Amino acid sequence: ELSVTESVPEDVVALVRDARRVVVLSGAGISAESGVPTFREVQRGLWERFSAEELATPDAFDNDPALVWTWYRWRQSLIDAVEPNAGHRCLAAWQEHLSAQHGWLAVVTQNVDDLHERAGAEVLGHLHGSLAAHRCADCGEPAELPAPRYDGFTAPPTPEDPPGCESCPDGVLRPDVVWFGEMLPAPAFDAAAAAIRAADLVVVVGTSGIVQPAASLPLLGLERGIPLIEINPEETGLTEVMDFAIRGRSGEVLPRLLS
Ligand code: BJW
Ligand code: ZN
Repeated sequence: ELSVTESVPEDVVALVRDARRVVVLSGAGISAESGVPTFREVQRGLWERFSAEELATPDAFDNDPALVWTWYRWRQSLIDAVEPNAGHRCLAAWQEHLSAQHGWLAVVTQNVDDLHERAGAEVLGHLHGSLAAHRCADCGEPAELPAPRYDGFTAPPTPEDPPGCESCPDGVLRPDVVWFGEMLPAPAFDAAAAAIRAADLVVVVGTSGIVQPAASLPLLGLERGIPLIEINPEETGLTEVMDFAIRGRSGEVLPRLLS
């Protein structure tokens, strides 16, 4: 029976207090209060005519590598310019608390930012890769790049071509993220599934719950009958399978959950 509330019910406080093995699945919403736009928000500048679904695909990169490359470099500069928020910090503290009690908290994120890590959390898996990592679009060789020179706030005026690969003749670099139609990194996905199979609580934070296969992970918890809690200001594709849906921002709800 789903319970939808704006405040944190006593039952949830008790579940959180008693849980020893916790999986948190996070999405773009947990970084929203840091100033990172979610995917459903309107794009700015060079990209205002495009949705994320039109930019985060292999076809978009093939058709206009400079447009897509510059979008990622600009997003990376934005991530570099912002700070983790109370939601990220709270999860890091909860993780540390459980480790000290011989339990664990596994952070599984769809986010390509590093704000969980910068808040002090260890991330079990980045299901959709990382903005800061790059590889050759042709030969796959990983490549290191300096931080982008954009300021994170002003959209760059003109698109910039992706750099060439140093390991093969014609390859260009791409961000090491997972685009629509691509496979998720198996180690991250498998580790996430294994953690949910061993967990006694799943908390889903700040995701619209519609992008597969990440959105199917909480169903492994449903099969096992463990409690599922969602934190999100809006209804999502996963709300109906939850036991508790707390309608609020993660930076406000998470601290209350753990108080
Ligand atoms: C707050 C808040 C606050 C706001 N506090 N909350 C089955 C059916 C139909 C389609 C498919 C299917 N299986 C696979 C597909 C295709 C596709 C898919 O799922 N499409 C859907 C759109 C239907 N999936 C794939 O292609 C995946 N690959 C795959 O399946 O491979 C096998 C295969 C191959 C070929 C054919 C078929 C299968 C890959 C998916 C890769 C997703 N990549 C992206 C881009 C990453 C790089 C980048 O960052 O640019 O990942 S897309 C984008 O969506 C990004 C995100 O990680 C992901 C999820 O978004 P998220 O995090 O949920 O964000 P939003 O913006 O959607 O929601 C924000 C939420 O926050 C909202 O709910 C707000 O309310 C909330 N919020 N403020 C708390 N303060
Ligand atoms: Zn190459």
